[in-house]
Amino acid sequence: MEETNKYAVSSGSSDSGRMSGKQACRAQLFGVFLFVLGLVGGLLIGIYAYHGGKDLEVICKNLPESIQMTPTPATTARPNNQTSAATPRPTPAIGQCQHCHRPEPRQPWTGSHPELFAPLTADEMQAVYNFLVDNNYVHRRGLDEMVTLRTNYAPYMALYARVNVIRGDRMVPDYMEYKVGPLDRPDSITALALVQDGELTFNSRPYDYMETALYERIVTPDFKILEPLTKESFDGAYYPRENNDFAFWYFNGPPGDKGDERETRFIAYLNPLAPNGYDFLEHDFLPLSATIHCPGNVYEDWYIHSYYYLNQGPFANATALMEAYNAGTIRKFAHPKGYRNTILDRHLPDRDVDEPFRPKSRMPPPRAYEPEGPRYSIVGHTVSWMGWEFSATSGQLRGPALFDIKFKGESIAYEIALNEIGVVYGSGSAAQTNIIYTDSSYGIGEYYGIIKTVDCPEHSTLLETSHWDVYLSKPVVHKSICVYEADGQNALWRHKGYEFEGGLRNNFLVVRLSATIDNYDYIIEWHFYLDGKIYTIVSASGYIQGAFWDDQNPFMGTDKSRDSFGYRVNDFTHGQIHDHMFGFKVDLDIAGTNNTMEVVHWKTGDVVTALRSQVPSVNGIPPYFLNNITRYLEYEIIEREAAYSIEMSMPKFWTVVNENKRNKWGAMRGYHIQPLTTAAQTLTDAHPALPALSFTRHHCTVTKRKESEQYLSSTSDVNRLDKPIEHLEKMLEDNEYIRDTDIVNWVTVGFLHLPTSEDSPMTNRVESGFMLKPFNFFDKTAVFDLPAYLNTRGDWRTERPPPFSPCLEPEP
Ligand SMILES: *[C@@H]1O[C@H](CO)[C@@H](O)[C@H](O)[C@H]1NC(C)=O
Ligand SMILES: *[C@@H]1O[C@H](CO)[C@@H](O)[C@H](O)[C@H]1NC(C)=O
Ligand SMILES: *[C@@H]1O[C@H](CO)[C@@H](O)[C@H](O)[C@H]1NC(C)=O
Ligand SMILES: *[C@@H]1O[C@H](CO)[C@@H](O)[C@H](O)[C@H]1NC(C)=O
Ligand SMILES: [Cu+2]
Repeated sequence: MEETNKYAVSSGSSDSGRMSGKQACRAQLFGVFLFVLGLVGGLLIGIYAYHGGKDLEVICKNLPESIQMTPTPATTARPNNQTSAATPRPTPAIGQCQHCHRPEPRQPWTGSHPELFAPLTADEMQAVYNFLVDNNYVHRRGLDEMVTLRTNYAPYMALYARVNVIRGDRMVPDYMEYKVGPLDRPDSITALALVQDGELTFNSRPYDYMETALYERIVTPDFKILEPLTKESFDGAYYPRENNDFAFWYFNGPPGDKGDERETRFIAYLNPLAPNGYDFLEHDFLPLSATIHCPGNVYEDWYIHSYYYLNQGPFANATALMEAYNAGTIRKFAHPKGYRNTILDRHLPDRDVDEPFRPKSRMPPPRAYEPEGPRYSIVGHTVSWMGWEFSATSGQLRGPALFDIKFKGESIAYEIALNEIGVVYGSGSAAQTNIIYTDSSYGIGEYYGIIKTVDCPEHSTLLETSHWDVYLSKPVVHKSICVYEADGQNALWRHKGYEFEGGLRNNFLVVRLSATIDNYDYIIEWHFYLDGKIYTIVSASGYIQGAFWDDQNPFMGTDKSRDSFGYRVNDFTHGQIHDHMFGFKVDLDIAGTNNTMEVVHWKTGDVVTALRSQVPSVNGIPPYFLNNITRYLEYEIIEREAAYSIEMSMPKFWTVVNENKRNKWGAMRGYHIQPLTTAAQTLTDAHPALPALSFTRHHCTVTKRKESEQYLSSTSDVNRLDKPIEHLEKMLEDNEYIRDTDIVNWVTVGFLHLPTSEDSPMTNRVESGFMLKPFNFFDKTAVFDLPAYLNTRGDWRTERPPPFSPCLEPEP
């Protein structure tokens, strides 16, 4: 593929940016934004607590003066009778306590060129779809049309208008990827095939609803056969769909070790919302599973085999299982009568009404607000705050992304984006053993939108994302990105000495997206610091994918609360172990695109060796060294593509520097990539998930930037473990020279998830991430252009952060 200037703004040629222009609807979309959420909050915490949060207007008018006068917690009492010299704040006049002034931080994009990195708009997606239909790449599908795999359809449209098409009407069906554009000139849209016909086998395509809707047809008659078993075992539950007693989980990947096979293991679970609704509660899987043989698209030939009941099997078909059950040749299980009425209570994440409230838990907690409105501004999806500027966006498959990140006008990074999430389970439960997921296959960026009052503070601004819904054949737009300035409520720096004291409150800008991938919720966020640091933080919440807890499990040891794969976490739930590995593309452009990877080794050794690492001719220890052993540094410029892992006992500072740009002290300007992770890939190379998940092998891999190397995996690689086409280690094969060129670091962080009883019913935020920290990038600590706090004995120098008057949070 043609390589292009990645910063190019011209439409139609840039693959790394979007090819699209913006259409008129953009302004209208902005009109739809509403960002003030939730409740009217309190005033200052102290005021709220003092008055118990009653009528706010009245409280404002009757405030004791002492409370009105102390709006900032920054003043400190000092020993030695040094006054803290707090600058008197403007005292709000009686009755002045009004809603905070909140100028709108957002403006529509009005640039003469398209906003390069914004998500596709609904209109753009529709235009792509229309183009694909008009040119016979896909078939238009009416909602009333039967589900069939014998048409061509596009399950995804990703950022960059990369479109995947499942081609079910071909003699040999396959799976294609196209680049479609330019979107700003609907008359001249073209589609460029990114793979050869047939290169991606039909059987390696990701799962989607078009397929699982067909599964239903062959599962239904089998569950009619199994009805006596299901009724007896599962508290009277039976299935056909009208009753909705069961739901089925069809996604236990992979569907085979080879790309030309397709077998789908599925499990039944109870649907406590029947008959009125349905939601994912894979938490409570039943000990009844089987495999659907489902290659190709002649689904009349598909069949179900390998039934298991309480891990007993395989039975060739439902009849064989039913016969064994009736003959009493297999062990049976039965839920207690009435069990199904307890499921919602167990798993719906609502307050336990039997438990008393904790003291004061019904009082509103502290709140943050903006006394004079947001300190950031947003044009389209381009955010500016305190010297930072970047685009906050998302794509359908890979999810959250930042582009074109600048600080004080200098480039820091072209792209920091989630690229893939790999999850591998260890389980002893039929149909769940050896599960391997790559979450891009399920569309990380198919958000459901934010949860008001939970995901983000009320003073956030929300931006839209979009994705293509294959089943409905239409674009879906949600407010999924929240942007706000956080009060870290701690010090970014502080020093308190004899003659002076000072510090800077740690405010940072947050960009957050929360993705639901069936049972799990992933929260991806960035924190931009005043001193040039960027934190990338990932966390997981939601429902674990549990297994059935079988208390007669023959593979359980003497402790009957656990087995080789995890603990019992509820009456019938086993929490099986797995990991969550998040792979990010980190394309730093430190003061320009040509950068160099330098690893600084933090070492311990004898003094002569330490000195010789710089001056090889040294042959003795200078007399002023007390010991023969010392800490020292070794600097290693990385000439060729390479991969690194964290070794606690051999610390390394992974830095990206610009060899041509030096700071005032002569050091190469750079940034340090510091993982904040506790996990590493523990699977050995013998595991079939590697190399498809080769990005999980290392915490950091540096490659030359290429248009053709954008992804850590293909969305179908997990279904083609024997021959992944797009994995990280493939990028290393050419061993390219990478010094003083445009490089990308692929950073993988994550956690090992060992579910315990506290994961039932809900996993609470587990976190990992990495930090990008200036590394000789500035001449000094990059915060001394900001108003901060300083006191000196005798007041020869005092500084104060901006004063403010209290006000009420804006109305929702
Ligand atoms: C503390 O300083 C204040 C003002 O400078 C002065 O009025 C007061 O007498 C001092 N108190 C003591 C205990 O030195
Ligand atoms: C079910 O499996 C059994 C055992 O393999 C076999 O004998 C029987 O013919 C199968 N029944 C059907 C309906 O396929
Ligand atoms: C310092 O340590 C090195 C390595 O152990 C050793 O070879 C050398 O003799 C030591 N020198 C002195 C002066 O002890
Ligand atoms: C960056 O390096 C490449 C060689 O890797 C060179 O061709 C190009 O001119 C350099 N660009 C700049 C801006 O220095
Ligand atoms: Cu987990």
